[in-house]
Parts: sequence; structure tokens; C-alpha cells
Amino acid sequence: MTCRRGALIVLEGVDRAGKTTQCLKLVQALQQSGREAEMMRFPDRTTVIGELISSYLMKKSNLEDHTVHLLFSANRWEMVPLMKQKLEQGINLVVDRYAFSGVAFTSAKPGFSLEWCRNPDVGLPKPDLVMFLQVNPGVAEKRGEFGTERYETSFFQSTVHQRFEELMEDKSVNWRVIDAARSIEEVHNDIKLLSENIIHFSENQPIGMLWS
Ligand code: NYM
Repeated sequence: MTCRRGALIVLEGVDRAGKTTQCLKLVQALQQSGREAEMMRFPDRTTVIGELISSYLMKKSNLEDHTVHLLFSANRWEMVPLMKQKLEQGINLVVDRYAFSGVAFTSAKPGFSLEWCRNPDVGLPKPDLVMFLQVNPGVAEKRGEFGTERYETSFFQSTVHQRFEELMEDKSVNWRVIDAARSIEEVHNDIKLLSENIIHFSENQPIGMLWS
């Protein structure tokens, strides 16, 4: 590698935990400190696969549960060449949801094991850092707009939260839990510090493969 690679930084959490706000603030802060940084989000609703997912989430169409799980995964895989290219160019990627949301949301449905849900995402670029924005689902629900899309019920979200807890037991992933019930600035300061450290740590390491 001729230049230092960028870090792959993921923010995860239940709906309305503040991930998007924090991703935007992190990208801005990294850029202001002279680093190259870009935001990505999953699902990426702009692709053909992403449009199918978006229509499903907005309840404009129905898809069979295994099928939509595989579409969410395919929506990540279709971005892998671009992600690798940017990381190798030294661009830090700040990603709003990744495979962990994929597993947590589908495995919250009856009859889906964590293992089955993980399989399609095995081998994706491995995040250098995954920050889990921890808020009680009741707090998230009060933050507004909750309840407009599929999955946005407090019962489903608390099952999703339990699945995330199970995923965080996996020590092969660099998880950090952030108390996201605090002010936006307090949460941001923690996220920024952890991100700066991991950017420094990852720059000379190869990009890993998730769950393999
Ligand atoms: N979601 C997101 C999944 O069910 N599987 C996935 O793989 C991913 C990435 O889609 N409720 C769910 C979580 C959210 C919704 O919401 C996307 P948003 O607001 O676009 O992050």
C-alpha cells in the first residue's frame, strides 16, 4: 500500500438512537481536522436494490422475509468495490448502519437465527470500529417520527435491542458502547475521540473480513 488507508467506522443502534446526526457531525469534524472523510448509509436507497428495500420499508410493497434479508445484504455487497476503493485512497468512511442492523432486525422476526442472518454478510469489509449508540427503546420512541416505517414499534425495537446485545458478545468485532441518552455534543465528543484513535491505529493495517 502506497498511502495510508482510511478507517471503516460504523455507527449502529436501534431506530432514533441518533446515528445519522452523529455520522454527519463526525464526518464534518474529521474534515475540519484535515482528514478525508465521507459518509455512507445502509440501506443505500439510491440503487435498484435499494429502491426495492425502500418501498418495502415504506410498506408500499411486501417482500418475503428471507428475500428482503438477502436484498439488504446484496445492497451492502454492491457497494464493496466503491468502499474498498475509497479506503485504499485514504478516505475514512463513516457508515450509518451495516451488517449488524441486518442481523439484528431480521433475527428479531420469528424463526430467524443469528447464524442464518449473519451468513450472507460473511466476508464484507470488516469495520475497524463499531460504535453502538445505546438508548433505551422507550427514549428513542419519544424522539419523534417513530412509527412511520416498517419495524418502528416499541415491541419490535426492544427485540432488535436484545439481538444487538447478543451480537456485541462477539469479540472478533471491535464494539464500543456509547451512552447516547446524553446531549448531542457529549455523545459527539466520545465518538470523535474513539474515531481519531482508530484512524491512527488502522492506517497501516490491512482491511479485515467480517465474521470470517
Ligand atoms: N434495516 C437496515 C434492516 O432491517 N436490515 C438492514 O440490513 C439494514 C441496514 O431498515 N428500521 C432496517 C433498520 C431500519 C431501516 O432505516 C432503515 P434508516 O432510517 O434508513 O436507517
